[in-house]
Amino acid sequence: MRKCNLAVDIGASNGRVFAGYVKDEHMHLKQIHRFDNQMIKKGNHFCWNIDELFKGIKDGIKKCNSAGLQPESIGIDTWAVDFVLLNENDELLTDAVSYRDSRTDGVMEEVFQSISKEEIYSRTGIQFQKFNTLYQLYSLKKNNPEILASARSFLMIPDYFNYLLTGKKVNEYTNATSTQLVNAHTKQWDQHLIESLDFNESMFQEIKPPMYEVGNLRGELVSEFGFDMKVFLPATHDTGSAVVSVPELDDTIYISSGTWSLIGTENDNPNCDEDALKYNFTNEGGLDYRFRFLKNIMGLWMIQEVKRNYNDQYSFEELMKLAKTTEEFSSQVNVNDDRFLKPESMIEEVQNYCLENKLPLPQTPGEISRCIFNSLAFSYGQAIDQIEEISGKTFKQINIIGGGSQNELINQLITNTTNKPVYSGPIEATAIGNIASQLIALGKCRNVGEARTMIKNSFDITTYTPSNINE
Ligand code: LFR
Repeated sequence: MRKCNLAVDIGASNGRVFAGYVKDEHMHLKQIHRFDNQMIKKGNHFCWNIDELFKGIKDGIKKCNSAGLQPESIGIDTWAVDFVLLNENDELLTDAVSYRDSRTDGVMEEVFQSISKEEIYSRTGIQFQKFNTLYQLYSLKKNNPEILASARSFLMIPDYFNYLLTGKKVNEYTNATSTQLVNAHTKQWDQHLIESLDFNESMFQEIKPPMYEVGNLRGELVSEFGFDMKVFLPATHDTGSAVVSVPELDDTIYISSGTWSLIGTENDNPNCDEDALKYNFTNEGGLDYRFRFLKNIMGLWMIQEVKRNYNDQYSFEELMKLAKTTEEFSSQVNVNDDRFLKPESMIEEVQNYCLENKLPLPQTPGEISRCIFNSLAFSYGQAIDQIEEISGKTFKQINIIGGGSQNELINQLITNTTNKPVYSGPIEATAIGNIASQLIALGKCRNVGEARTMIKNSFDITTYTPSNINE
């Protein structure tokens, strides 16, 4: 049986289990299982179906035997900011409410009445998004204070899965930073913030960095799977793992493209200055305590929703082709407007935006998609200008990673808009970065630099330079 390391990568629309192994100094990756993920309405809230997701993880692990694979370790990453709370018996006290739920509407402004925006930013360096964990906890405190009072453990989604696998509770560092409650300078929970907000300090667990060994599987799981393995922490925040796979970081702006587009650079130190705050850039924690200086852009969520609104009548590929063959369509929407976070209908929201702003109305699937792609590309261009202004530096190239890097139209629009070469790939950046952390933890790779070189030599990269879209 071939030894391998398993990466579980769960995004907003699906979860996948990958087996990775190194042969001839190249990393190989094989998808062994895929399962759906979608928000479900529980009572008044949109939640993640956490039990189904854990079942998906277990099904993936079980498939290893039939695939002739012997996993020696596993690492789990998901999107950020969401969490569950456990009581004194380690039972769930809360659902895993989704960050797209409306429970945080207006909460950020309320928080600023007791602690200023500037102070939060200078302590955490984290961008202001109404769905950050800080505001989710604040909303819970306001509406269900008894739940927060009886909480004994705060676990983010991957922390909870790690707990289910091993029985050990820790908060992983990269994901913890997305809460907006970790101090960017000490890299620990910010006690002052937590006290000022009157959150239950003892529920926060010890923060552990990527490459930390959480433990072995619980006994009953060893019996169920027929084998044991180690559970390691990758960057459990998917974007943290994805950025490990950017082949070349010098002079490069990366775009991690999936449900969200995360656009930025990697820095040695957090930048919590006024200009970074002005443009709402974030400093998310990364491997080796480096910082992802980036900005969230609404991303392919908009097109995923459009696809859903058309009852999945068109594939992503078809929507892209329709957009490409649509006569240049000039209407652009502000993709970063919160109205696109979870509208009833994305198609109607885009159309309403155009009507309100007296822009030509996109009507066909091709026009709607082209309007979204153009708007995304424009927003990337704007973010790049801001990064160059803040850093006082000109970046040579753009590297798009993740599933969205397969979208040729966006790649072409970006190189046309910015006049910089665009490199696309690796596609499975997150799973690759997740496996890289495990290889480093196991001593099979010396450090992140070595892992990055191996990744660069193992996966395909495509180059785009400015040219006419319809050529
Ligand atoms: C991407 C991502 C982003 C985070 C958003 C919400 O999947 O993790 O980095 O801002 O989801 O958690």
